[in-house]
Amino acid sequence: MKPTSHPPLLVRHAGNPILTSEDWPYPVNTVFNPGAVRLADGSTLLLCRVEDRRGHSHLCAARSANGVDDWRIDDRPTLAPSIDSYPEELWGVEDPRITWVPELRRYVVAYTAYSRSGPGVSLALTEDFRTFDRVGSVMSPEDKDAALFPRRVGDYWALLHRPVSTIGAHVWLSFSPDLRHWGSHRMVLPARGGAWWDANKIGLCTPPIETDRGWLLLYHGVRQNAAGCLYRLGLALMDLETPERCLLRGDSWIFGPEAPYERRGDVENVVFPCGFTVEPDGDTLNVYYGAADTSVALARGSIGMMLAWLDAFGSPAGRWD
Ligand code: BMA
Repeated sequence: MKPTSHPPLLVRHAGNPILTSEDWPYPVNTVFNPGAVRLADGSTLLLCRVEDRRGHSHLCAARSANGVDDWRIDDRPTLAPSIDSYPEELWGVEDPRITWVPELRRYVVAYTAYSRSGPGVSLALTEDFRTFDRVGSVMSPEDKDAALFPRRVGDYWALLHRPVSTIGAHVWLSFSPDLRHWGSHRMVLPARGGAWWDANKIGLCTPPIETDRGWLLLYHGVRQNAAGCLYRLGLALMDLETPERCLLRGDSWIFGPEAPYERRGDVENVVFPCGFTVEPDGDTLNVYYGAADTSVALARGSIGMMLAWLDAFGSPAGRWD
């Protein structure tokens, strides 16, 4: 029997929530689920999902020197739906995951485009988060929670995403020569079943985090119960050269809704990270997450401690049932 007690792997910032609708320079309903990057000058940019008072979402950039406070927020939507050219964005754009891609010298933003057929995955490229070149829709509905790996696997770009079928929602990996045409799809991390905290429906949180041991994946599990849904976070480690191979997966969740701003809001009991940054020490991880679909919060952890936790409490593929 594995020991189960462990110090928390993610610790909430005392100033949480760090961004709310009250900080916004124009009227909005809620701000949540931000993508995150550390810019070349060391400052932090969050690309927040902003829900307007129609219920439609757009993305808006907030910049801060220390990644915690004193945010400068764009005074209008930074990436708004462009329905004439991209009709799949009809009901909004949501939940961005940002990857800096050295080969392209640009950021690739993977986001949910909400169309009449449901949510699908779209990509856009940017250098400065002021102008964007859209690739457009790359995964048809229903599919979301996508992020690009920062470099090719062999000759191909690789995208994690989460298609939904009537019998489950699992994490898949797909490959592309040009970011536009995707194939060689394979399921890489299944939702578990039955009573598990991550039964039936899981999805990627932040883009994959590169470590010398492999790609660390932070993913959410959705537990349905009589009161509704509980969104909690777990860890998996994928092989560095063949990221379709899961090396280890944690049995327990590592973070779940506990603070009042995570428990209460437009959607109760949700913690939903879409972005991370790493401090210059190469180990301290800042995880930016949406709390209860209402505000933006920050939790900190150590990549080294997460890997040690997976060694102690993780299971290899084949032992997940
Ligand atoms: C998911 C996404 C997220 C949201 C979560 C909880 O399906 O829509 O944007 O935070 O549900 O409502």
